Amino acid sequence: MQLVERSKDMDELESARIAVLGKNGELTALLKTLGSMSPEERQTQGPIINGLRESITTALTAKKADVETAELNRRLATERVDMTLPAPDAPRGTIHPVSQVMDELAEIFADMGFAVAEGPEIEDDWHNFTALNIPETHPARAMHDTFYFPDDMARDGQKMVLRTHTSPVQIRTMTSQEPPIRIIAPGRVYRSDSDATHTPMFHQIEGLVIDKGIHLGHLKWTLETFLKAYFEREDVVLRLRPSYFPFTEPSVEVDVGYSVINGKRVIGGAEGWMEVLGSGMVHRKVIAACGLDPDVWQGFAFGTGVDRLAMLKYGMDDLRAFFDGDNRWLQHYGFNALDVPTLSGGVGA
Ligand code: 2NL
Repeated sequence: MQLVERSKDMDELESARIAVLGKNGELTALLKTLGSMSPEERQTQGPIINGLRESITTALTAKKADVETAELNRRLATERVDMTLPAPDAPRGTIHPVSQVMDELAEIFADMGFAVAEGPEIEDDWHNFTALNIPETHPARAMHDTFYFPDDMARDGQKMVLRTHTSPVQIRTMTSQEPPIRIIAPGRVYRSDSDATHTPMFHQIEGLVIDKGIHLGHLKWTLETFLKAYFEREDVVLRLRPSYFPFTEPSVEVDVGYSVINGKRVIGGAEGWMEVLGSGMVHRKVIAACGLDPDVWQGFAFGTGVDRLAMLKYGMDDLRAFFDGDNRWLQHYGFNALDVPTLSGGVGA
């Protein structure tokens, strides 16, 4: 009992417990003597020895609580948390270049009065193809380009597809909103294609303006203003070439000039040309398919790859790395989440 009372910490208390109640403990020895006693002796000694065990156990429990409280009080009195120490650095993710570029584009076009429109990635044949004047026989409908859903997923007799461009978003806007319309439609699109420069999923941004008296001059100004703001250079030179898209007439392909500086191509100047956009005046048939009178409403549209725009501005050379999710690539090419993607140059008032 004295051993228990004298214990100052957990170790001493445990030694005391072993000395009394352990395999070779004093009380254990006493308990063992009960076996060799006569029944009369056991009747008198039994309760005494058992009572002793109970009071020692009670004392041990009480002392244990005392020691624990004393140890906690000592730690509380001596240990200090230094609140002025810097917090440990937590791993920090980055904004993917595709997200960054989409934010930049939304910012630029917002300055020019364009709203951002969104739509489903699973589309019906009408919104993805028919309304856009893409006939049944058009190569874009061939199986090797489009991911088709099984026939039993057809809705209202319409075959469903993974959208091959964001144009259906614009079709949905034209059928649900009154002109004038000024929108951009950024998002994921899907084509059954895969090599160093093509991934089955990629990102597109399209723009659409529908109003009265819209002509090619509006298209040219909009694209020039956009590309100068995006590349943050005043010396961006555009070259417009006649082209063909089923949904625009006339159709225009847009190249930007580049210069070669230290062996690298840099946007600006006109040493060489790089194709960056497809565009044109919205085809009369497309305007009519959306329930608008093409004699009243005209417009222009354009489309380009967000991934490609990111590569041109930020200097990546392999598209596949965009979707590998390699953290080293993201740490290198990604953007700080706390940076707001405004452009130093801006579009101007
Ligand atoms: C390209 C070319 C283009 C459009 C997209 C469009 C949308 C509607 C009506 C008419 Cl609703 N046109 N979009 C027009 C011309 C070109 O994209 O090379 N994209 C990657």
